[in-house]
Amino acid sequence: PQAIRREDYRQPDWLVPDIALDFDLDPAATRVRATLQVTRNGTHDRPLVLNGDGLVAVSVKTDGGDAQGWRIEGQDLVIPLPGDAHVIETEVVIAPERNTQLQGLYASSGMLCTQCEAEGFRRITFFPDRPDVLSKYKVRMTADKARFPVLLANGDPIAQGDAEGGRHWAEWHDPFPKPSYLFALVAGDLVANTGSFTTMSGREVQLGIYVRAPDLPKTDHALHALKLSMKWDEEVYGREYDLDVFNIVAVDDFNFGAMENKGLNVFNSRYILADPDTATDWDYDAIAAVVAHEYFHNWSGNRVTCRDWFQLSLKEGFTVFRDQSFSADQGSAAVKRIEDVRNLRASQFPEDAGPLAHPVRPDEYIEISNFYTATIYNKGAELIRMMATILGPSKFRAATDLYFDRFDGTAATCEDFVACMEEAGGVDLGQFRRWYSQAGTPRVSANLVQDGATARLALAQTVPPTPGQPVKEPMVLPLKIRLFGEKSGTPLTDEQLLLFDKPEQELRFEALPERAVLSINRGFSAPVIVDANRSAADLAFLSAHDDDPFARYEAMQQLMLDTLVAAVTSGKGDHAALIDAVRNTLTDPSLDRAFIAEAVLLPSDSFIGDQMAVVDPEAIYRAREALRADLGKALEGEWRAAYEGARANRFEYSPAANGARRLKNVALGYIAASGAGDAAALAYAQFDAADNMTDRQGGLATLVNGTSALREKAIQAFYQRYAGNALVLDKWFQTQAFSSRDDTLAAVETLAKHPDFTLANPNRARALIGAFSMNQRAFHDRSGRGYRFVADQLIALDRLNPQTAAKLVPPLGRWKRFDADRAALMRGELERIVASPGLSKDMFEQATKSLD
Ligand code: BAL
Ligand code: ZN
Repeated sequence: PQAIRREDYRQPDWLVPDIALDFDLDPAATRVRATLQVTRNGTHDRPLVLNGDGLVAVSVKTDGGDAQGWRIEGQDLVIPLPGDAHVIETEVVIAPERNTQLQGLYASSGMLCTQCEAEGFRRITFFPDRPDVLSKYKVRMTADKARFPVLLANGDPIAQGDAEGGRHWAEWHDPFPKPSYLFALVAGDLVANTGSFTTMSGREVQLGIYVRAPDLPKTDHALHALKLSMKWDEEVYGREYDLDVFNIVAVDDFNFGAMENKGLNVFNSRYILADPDTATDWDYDAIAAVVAHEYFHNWSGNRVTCRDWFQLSLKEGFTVFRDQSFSADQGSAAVKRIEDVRNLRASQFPEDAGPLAHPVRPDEYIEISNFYTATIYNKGAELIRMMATILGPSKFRAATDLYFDRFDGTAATCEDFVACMEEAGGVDLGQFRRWYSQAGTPRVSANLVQDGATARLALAQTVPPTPGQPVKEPMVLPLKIRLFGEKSGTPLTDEQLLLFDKPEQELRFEALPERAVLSINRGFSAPVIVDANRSAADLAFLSAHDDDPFARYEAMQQLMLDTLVAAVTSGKGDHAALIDAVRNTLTDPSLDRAFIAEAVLLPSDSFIGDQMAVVDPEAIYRAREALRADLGKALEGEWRAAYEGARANRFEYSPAANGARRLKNVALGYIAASGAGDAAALAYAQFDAADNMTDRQGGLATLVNGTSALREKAIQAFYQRYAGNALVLDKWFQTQAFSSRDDTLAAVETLAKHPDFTLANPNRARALIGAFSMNQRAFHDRSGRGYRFVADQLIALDRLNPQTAAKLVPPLGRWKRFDADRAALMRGELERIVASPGLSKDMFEQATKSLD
């Protein structure tokens, strides 16, 4: 397969200002007639090239007559055209029910739906399938009325009526020009939870969340989140919704989390459906965040779209930043920041340190689906956050206003966005642009040396080599810094924002009345790794006294990491300082429970591994378990008090109640780690009596990690209670795949043969295979069986759904981080994947790059 390069970008040869689509819908054979108004773009004599993927042209016409001289090149339809404007008509027949890739038009649980981003539209009809060709769409759908009573597409509904043979039809027009990746239609037997929203200029918008009838009671939370999002975008960004209707459809089989199609968002049902019995607090929060994310795309993505796929972070990084800010405004901003940073460290830092590292604005790709990554999304969001920090709130808002005004209705670039930030912010972001072009996580060393009343902070930065980028230039790192007095426990300086842009730099602090302790990268102001020379005592001090909640959390995390890394290296740990620090946090009445729950949670096995030169999964597991047991025993009274204090009588979804449940479940884990004789009974009682999924799954997870006889009972009871509920069974598979027990590998191999396991559903595949490959200890079993199991599954999944399969390759690509024996076994599986017959280009790209 050929790489596509950013520097090869050329304007489209032909534009398509208008398109009319006529669908005769049928799962086995859907007839698609497309009428394209095409205009020559500039002066050239190149033919019209319409992309296709697996399409066979039934007929091709130009200006009403049979087209002359058209041909198929590769998969594309090529039509030589004499004039500057023509009408092209094509007809194809596609089979949605045989579409297991879930790209294009496909069937899911009896409905027909589409997913076009990035290049699925070419699986529906011949079209210049690139984001810089914007068209006004008219869509007509005809389908069997009994099977598909609801017919939806982008834009506003225009007309509908009955047709012969029990069929009916509907027409939708979208007045806003859009790229083909935002096209959508849905046909199904659906019901809607409806509402309305009055925009800031007084227009009423009809809202609908479409689901299958039994799921209707689970849609209130999503509808509420949608209204909150619409209001928030008006208040915070001045962005108003622009159509008369906004619809969302929940679909069971979906590669992404959701999709921002204009006026018709299509969602993975896991990000819509919620009720207390089936959804955790995490699910509720994620639903609100994803609803907001897709809604915010209406401006950051749809009204202003991307010129080409190298600019993907233009819409995704910005929109993630917007959804993160929205969620921060709904509850605890500090806890949200902690969650986002934990996620960045778990998903993006390893990507940036491995064979698939790429810049936020990549230079080349083989398959664009592989670039929907944590780097594009989450690191991309950090770039926007840094610019917002540098500009300050009012200039940042002026800059986003300028961006939306200037580029409304066009396909823009990351450079366009940064130029608006510069212009409205009155700042020079020349060097900052390296964040878009250089991959790799910058490392900062910070060394504070104090002599009497004077201290010097010596800073140095490096950016590690990444594939194709052996040498890096210094970046602009916005570092928030403050000093605290060790004795007084109070700030000695104001917080300062340092734009650290050289390889090395020194800061001086004068007139310090006492020994200072350094708080740096407060709020995680720059997405970097900081190595600061701070003792366990300094970290414990900051964990109790820093006035920035993120920095407080961070100090505790660093203390935990230092303690664990020392234990892994030496085989025995000194846990005393950490136990004191955890006790202080756990019993601090000024802290809210959600924050405490985050602060006392140990870093994951994988994050500990990320700190080591060579990852030793067993040693890490043992050190972490030993520390958990010590913390559990030493603070057993405190854990029990926290557990009891956080019990509630009745389920409520609110920041305070969620925080209580979060702390309760963390405390339960520590009580179990203490070895207390009643821990399993406590977990089972919680599991059994729970009136909400957070508590039930929390109880189950604790039991699943243990050896009690109640374990099997809980696994069975959970399965029986939720049989037939796919989203909850995903949790059942996932909880077992995450288990820290010795026999998890064997259990997962058995679960893959369970009648409810299927690779055809992406959520299910991710719940077992994806979760297992994140379980560092089980996946990296010395025998290599974990690697073989995952490779077998991925080879099978690739035949059905290459996009989802390829996303699961990265854990196998981390072989350089492990000992020679494991590395050889992992490479062996990657080589087996590469050699498997009929490999998709998605898998080819991920697996071959992972071998480098
Ligand atoms: N655009 C793909 C799904 C999302 O990021 O919203
Ligand atoms: Zn997005």
